[in-house]
Amino acid sequence: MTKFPKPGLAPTNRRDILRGTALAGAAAFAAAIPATVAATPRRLPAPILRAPNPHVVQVQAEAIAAATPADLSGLARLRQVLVAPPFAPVHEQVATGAPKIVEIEMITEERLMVVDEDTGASVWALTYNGSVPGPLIIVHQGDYVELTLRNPVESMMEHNIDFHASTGALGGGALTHIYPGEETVLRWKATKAGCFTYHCAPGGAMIPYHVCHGMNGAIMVLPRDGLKDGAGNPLRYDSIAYIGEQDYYLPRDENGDYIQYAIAGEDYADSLDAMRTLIPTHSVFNGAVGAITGAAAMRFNVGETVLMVHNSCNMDSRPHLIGGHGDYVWETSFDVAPLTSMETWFVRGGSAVAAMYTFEQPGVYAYVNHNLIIAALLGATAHFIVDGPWDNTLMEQVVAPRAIAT
Ligand SMILES: [Cu+2]
Repeated sequence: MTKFPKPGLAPTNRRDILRGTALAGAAAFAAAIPATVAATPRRLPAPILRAPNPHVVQVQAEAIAAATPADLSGLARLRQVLVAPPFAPVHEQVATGAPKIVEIEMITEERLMVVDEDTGASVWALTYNGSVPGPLIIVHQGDYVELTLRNPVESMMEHNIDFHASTGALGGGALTHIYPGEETVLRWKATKAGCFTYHCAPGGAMIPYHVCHGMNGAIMVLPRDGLKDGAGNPLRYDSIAYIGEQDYYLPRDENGDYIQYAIAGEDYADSLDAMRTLIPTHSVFNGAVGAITGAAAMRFNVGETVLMVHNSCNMDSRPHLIGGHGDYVWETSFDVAPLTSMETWFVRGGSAVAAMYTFEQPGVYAYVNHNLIIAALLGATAHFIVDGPWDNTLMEQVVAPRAIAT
């Protein structure tokens, strides 16, 4: 089996120089793939997405080696057990005590996932902890996130993680490259309050390849004293709905059928061709068409306040709750007053947004990307089922549908 190498085939730092086997694998991979694919990274226009300049890598390594050790001995530690979407980990809305070191663990799992049962579309998803999106992390401003990241020996590819909420070293991406069978620990301070995306960023074309195979998720950094409205009054939620919108570019054969691949990474060349169209074959919530509909719909009650955290790592999105609203929407950060009474809000590709709503009527609500082509044809639809008494003062069917009298 071919192990995927780190993009950029030349050794760029001491760690790579020591990796004779990895480089041999890189050479084998380069020889095994078509010339058109091998040439792909050279066509990428953005220098930051290429393999780092060795000099820059060296300067950064020297700066890190010369840095004063951080004394965090006085900080308490808290282990956060991450859970699969659409759910959120156990957490406090208002922080108790001083900033902590929040320990989390993530495994880079490559797994075959069905994207659409009706068409047989599937993908060798690249995931954090086996889910698309990766798990929601919740800390408070001033806390430290201490991530142990493991890449199982069975993996085909190198992975890392770039936290948009963090500061320095490509969001941690430069310090977390791990090959199959490796682990690393990264600690960073959550200085900015808001919802932020995180994603894998191995370098070059592998960045969109990994992101568009599901390797992204969100972290919510709450203010220590919790969420507030524009007047400074506290806002609290009863539950969280964590939605990750994922655009897939799944290759098809000459008959238009989705191609099935035997191992992760086998679709690399075909995927790059499909991604270059910028036209996704699917854009789904939580990994697959219908992942949060039908029996898997989320359930709430009238009077319940839900915080909808929507992550969209690659494409812009416009979430809309059909039949409801965004009572409070933090489209940018928690530093600013939330927007209020919104019909549709905006998620910039490469970010996550929180919207709060208190249900006032029972029934089935569709939570969609209000690019309705994406919602109805590409999959970006979730269902919330709300139980409780109907309020005729808010809405009443005065006349049921009937034939028009002639
Ligand atoms: Cu990855």
